Amino acid sequence: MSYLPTAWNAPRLTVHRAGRWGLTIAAVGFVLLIFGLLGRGPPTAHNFTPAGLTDNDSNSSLSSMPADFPAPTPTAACPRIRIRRSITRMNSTERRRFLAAHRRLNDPRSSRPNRFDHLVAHHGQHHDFIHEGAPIFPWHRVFIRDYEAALQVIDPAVTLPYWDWSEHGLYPETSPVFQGGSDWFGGNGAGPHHCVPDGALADLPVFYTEEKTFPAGQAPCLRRQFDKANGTMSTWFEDVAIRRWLRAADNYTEFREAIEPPHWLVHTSLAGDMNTRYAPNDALFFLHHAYIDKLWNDWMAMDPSGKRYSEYNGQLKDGSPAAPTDIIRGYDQIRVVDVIDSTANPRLCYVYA
Ligand SMILES: [Cu+2]
Repeated sequence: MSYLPTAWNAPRLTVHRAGRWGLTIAAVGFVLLIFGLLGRGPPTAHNFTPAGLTDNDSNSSLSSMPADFPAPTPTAACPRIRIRRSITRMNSTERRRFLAAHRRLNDPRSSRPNRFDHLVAHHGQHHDFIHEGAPIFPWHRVFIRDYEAALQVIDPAVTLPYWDWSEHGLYPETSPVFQGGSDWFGGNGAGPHHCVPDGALADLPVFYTEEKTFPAGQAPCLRRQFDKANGTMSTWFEDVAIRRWLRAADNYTEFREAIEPPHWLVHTSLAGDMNTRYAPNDALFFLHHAYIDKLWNDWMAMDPSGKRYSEYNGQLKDGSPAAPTDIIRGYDQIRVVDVIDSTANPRLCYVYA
């Protein structure tokens, strides 16, 4: 596919990211150490806890049950606000319904590239601009919303679930999402190409792939290659750590620098398609980024002044400054400032439970 000539050299990038990640974690740790040495907590605003989010139970999740979740108040832009829920708090029927919509969007009988493939290609095309810099959160927000909107054309009742992987952050391979059966996403890849062998995605060939070794005539599969030789994965992070970083981040750039590295860890240790520019081939990509997107909303809600709902700063990957009025690359008319509040733009209109 000459469309995207620049291959992502996954192993080299993994090392590169691991280095950046280590530096960032060290920096966060240093800041926390200084707070500890000075004998004071972070500034008061950081101690603000959104409803349903407690910090005294390290096993609790950032999410709450929809039954506990207040109905969102409509806004001028959003007469109806949809609720995205945690995949681990949905029942089998609800998961099956989401996966059925995904399977129809990416119907193996469709002529390729299909609508879903175009989404995958869109991420691949803009890959080098939308990571390792300020645009990562607004860009992926619009991208995964487009996927959700495509699912809702098929089944209006569906919303995009999020995958709070911090619930199983120490032993990621034990997350329920990796179960087989038609209501989960399947496990580690197997065989010479590390094809996902079970779950609701196993029989869905991908169209765009960086794996060049599929024999002629064989449709490429969805690949995963957990990064530990024994079929486990590198340790990710627990929710208690994620929340600590959210509280410590004083501005958008600090939030971005705290959350982008652990976000990469999910990509690099799941590996396979997830570690390429075609990561959206794996439906877990969208649930992973919905969780990252939720963290952005959670972080905004932590500051009672409301100023974070218009805050965007830092640098693009090339070092040039990022501004709230920047157009989101690949989406002609959308500015970053228009999508920071997920309930203030008719294109979005969602919250997270
Ligand atoms: Cu991405």
